[in-house]
Amino acid sequence: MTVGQHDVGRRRGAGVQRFEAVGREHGVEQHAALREQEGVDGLADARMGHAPVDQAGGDLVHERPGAQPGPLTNRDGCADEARVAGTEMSGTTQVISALDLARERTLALVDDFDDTTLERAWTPMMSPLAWDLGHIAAYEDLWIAHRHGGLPLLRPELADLYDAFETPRTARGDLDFLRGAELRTHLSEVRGRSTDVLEREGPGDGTITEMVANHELQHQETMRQTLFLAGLPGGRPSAEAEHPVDRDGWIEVPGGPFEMGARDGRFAFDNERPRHPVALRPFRIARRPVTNATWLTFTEGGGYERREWWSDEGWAWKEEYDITHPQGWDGTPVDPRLAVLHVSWFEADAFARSQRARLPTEAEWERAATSAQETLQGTAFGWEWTATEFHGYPGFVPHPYREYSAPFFDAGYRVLRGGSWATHPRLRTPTNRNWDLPQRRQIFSGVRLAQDA
Ligand code: AVJ
Ligand code: FE
Repeated sequence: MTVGQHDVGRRRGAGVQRFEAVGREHGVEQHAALREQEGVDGLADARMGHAPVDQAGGDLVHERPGAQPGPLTNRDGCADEARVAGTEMSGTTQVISALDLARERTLALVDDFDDTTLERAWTPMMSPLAWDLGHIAAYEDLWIAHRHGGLPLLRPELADLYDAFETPRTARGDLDFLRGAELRTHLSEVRGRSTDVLEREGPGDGTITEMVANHELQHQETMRQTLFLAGLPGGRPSAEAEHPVDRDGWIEVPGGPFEMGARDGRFAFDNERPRHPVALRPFRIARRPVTNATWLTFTEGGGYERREWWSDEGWAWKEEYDITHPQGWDGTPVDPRLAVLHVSWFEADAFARSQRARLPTEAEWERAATSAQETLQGTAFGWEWTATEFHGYPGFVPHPYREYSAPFFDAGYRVLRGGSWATHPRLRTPTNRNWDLPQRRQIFSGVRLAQDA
């Protein structure tokens, strides 16, 4: 097996078996791991004691893109985009410079850490940071040099080790992954080969190079989740990350048909297509996400004790792991004005019920985010849980990297929309779909309420 090359069909199964078999690419293998490692999610705070992050000094959120405030933009509406995305990314030079920009940002993220910090398995939930770095290189080498350029892999013996499906996260701490100077050399050697291939062959239709650039950007957010769980600098948003939201209340959205999904003509992930019509009933959606202040009133008002607000599954999860507040509230002061982060789908769902509201469906969310009516506020700080289970749109066609989406369809994952302070703006679009299991809280996830009109 090589990185990202798997037979999707063969991994289908049922129940726990399904999780272990289906999803060894990120996110999924961590869930299998958690079934073995009971309570990691719920106990992570206690176990790791979350050292407060020194925002002023050690915070790594210094690069503007990740922390940049602003509403959602279409891929062609963002200045940073123009250099890198979609059809604009057709020229060889632009592609190479997009890859190099992504790399600068990756290296900045780990700049202040010594090898011990990079190589440590901080939590069974996540890979050692050094593994993510090697995996970024392995994925790039597979897709650009090998698949696109027809070259043999640079280090074929490393392929399994960096294959997320082959090697579950719990096992990664013990692996002989690349370390120190060798790791850095490998990253730049792979990049050198990619550059040669692209200069020789051009980027083709741009899909593979977009996949590779976006993959690296996505792993930056994954690595920030590790930093969050480990209590390391860079795991929490800097003070500037959240832009002010000025108004509370609801936006009324009329019912009717709407076209959901990414238009053709520029890069989108496979799961954003095909664009298709959806009929919606009238609904209202909150102008802004739920704040820590509001969440505190939920907590203090017995939010985690009122059985009637919780789903059966959510209650069972909460009881088992003794969940009494969002992850990361221990030992770190929480700014009441900021949007709540690190709540699970189960908590989001219970909270909504306590407010006589519900989570928006992802169609409602996209409709509201793309409507000319009024801009949703605060979409660049936390991912927003939706009511919808991750599934393929009618007529779904996988990308060359077949394991990106399909293994996760109809497998209990919930869709999150928007993006977080740790998400690169090019991934923060109105049609982008993120997903995670309903009990997950390491993700930078919050809540926006909706109601039937
Ligand atoms: C889209 C964020 C759910 O991390 O599981 C990275 C992105 N896929 N490497 C994940 C991804 C393969 C994916 N998410
Ligand atoms: Fe990956």
